Amino acid sequence: MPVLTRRRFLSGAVATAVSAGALPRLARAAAPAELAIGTRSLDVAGRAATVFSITRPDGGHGLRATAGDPFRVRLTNALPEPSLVHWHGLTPPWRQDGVPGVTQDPLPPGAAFDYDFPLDRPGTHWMHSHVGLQEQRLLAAPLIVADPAEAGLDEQEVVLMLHDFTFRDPAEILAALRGGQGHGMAAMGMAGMGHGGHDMGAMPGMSHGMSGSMDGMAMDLNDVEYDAYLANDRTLADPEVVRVERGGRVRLRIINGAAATNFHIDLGAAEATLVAVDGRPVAPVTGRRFPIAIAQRLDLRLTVPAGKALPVLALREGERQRTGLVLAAPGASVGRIAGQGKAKAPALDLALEAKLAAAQPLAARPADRTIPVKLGGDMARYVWTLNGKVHGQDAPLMVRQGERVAIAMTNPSMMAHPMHLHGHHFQVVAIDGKPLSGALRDTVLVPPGKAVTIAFDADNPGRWAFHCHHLYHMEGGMMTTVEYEGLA
Ligand SMILES: [Cu+2]
Repeated sequence: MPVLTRRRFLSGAVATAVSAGALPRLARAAAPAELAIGTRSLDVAGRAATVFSITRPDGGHGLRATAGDPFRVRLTNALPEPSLVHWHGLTPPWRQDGVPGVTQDPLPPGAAFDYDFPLDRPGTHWMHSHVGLQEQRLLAAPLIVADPAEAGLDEQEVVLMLHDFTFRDPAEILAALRGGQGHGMAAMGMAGMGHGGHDMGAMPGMSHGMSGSMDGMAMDLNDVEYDAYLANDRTLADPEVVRVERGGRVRLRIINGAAATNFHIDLGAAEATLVAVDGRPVAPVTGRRFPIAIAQRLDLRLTVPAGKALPVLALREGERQRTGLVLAAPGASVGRIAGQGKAKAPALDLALEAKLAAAQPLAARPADRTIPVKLGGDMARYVWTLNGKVHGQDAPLMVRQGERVAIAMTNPSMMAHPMHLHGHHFQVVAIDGKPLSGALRDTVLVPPGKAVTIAFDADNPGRWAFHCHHLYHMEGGMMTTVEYEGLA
């Protein structure tokens, strides 16, 4: 990536100037951006809720930065409990990655930490707590890294962040899952669903967590029922209406910040062009529906026709519930949108993933090391494993700096797992054994029965979390680390 190299070189040049003269040092000593972990109030279906927030001094939620600038942030924990933030999609030095037990201790109440590292690339990213179950209480916010080369584009940026919301204590949800509540069906599925039986709706006690089958593989889609699905903190009962400017050109930056819910983005009859996934550019793909697994991002370009309102909906996988916002051209009238669709949305699959091609693929090179990783689970006890081990009993996946590393994932479990590698962007290089020059990204969904191989260049030494981004799977053990040999 020549641009990167040049930027790195330039920042090196600035650093040299800093030691030589006073003026650049002053410029570089500008105050860091400030972010505070605190709380915010929501109104969900007429009921008040207090959730976590990551706010700027101006009260805004989240952060917008520019590629080429340093990421200089002072993070303060204003909560009465320990907390910390992970910069999902950025590739910081590992000690600034924000994962307790792997890279950084949580900040005690009142404490602050200064982050400072180069922002090499633009992208739609996000930030969230990696501490316990705080993410379920919406300790997450957008983190947009703008591309200075796109500053003059005639398009309006709209950020859409999705959440699954519950009034329950997340610890109770996890305890219920561990107690087997809602998983009788899953156990049944294991025994009886291998032969295309996917209409389980009539069976007693099966109203939740629709099972289905994909390629004859038993599967379980949702194991947590939520009180609401939020788009920028609102439901379709009172959605955000974004007034688009004349011309109607919009760049949608969609972030799936849900703890345990995959969605399909549905544009109705309108078409959009997908230009990036997880902040990294792809060869453009035009469509009306786009899957977005937990923790993934989609950048869509579209034009809102003059006088029209265009709902951007997020459909909960396997169910009728949905959320979203409305893009409204000048003069458009906005009608009511039901919070439930007429039909259940299908399970996410890899049809789009198989079509994606990185705009800036990894250099052609065979893998120096291929690490097999089996995604496993014991649904009844709600224990989730990588290569048969829960985090804590796992052996790190060892790599050496400079290597091309492939991770070959197989998923014999009954649930899909959105697998996330910290500190790197990987390329999807094979699906079910079929090679491809797929998307560069940081989170890929591995549905039940599927095999996905990713590859990355080991260019960011450290100890990095590698885990399922379904919060309750991760808490259930589905995490390990990628570790560089010879790390101090
Ligand atoms: Cu998972």
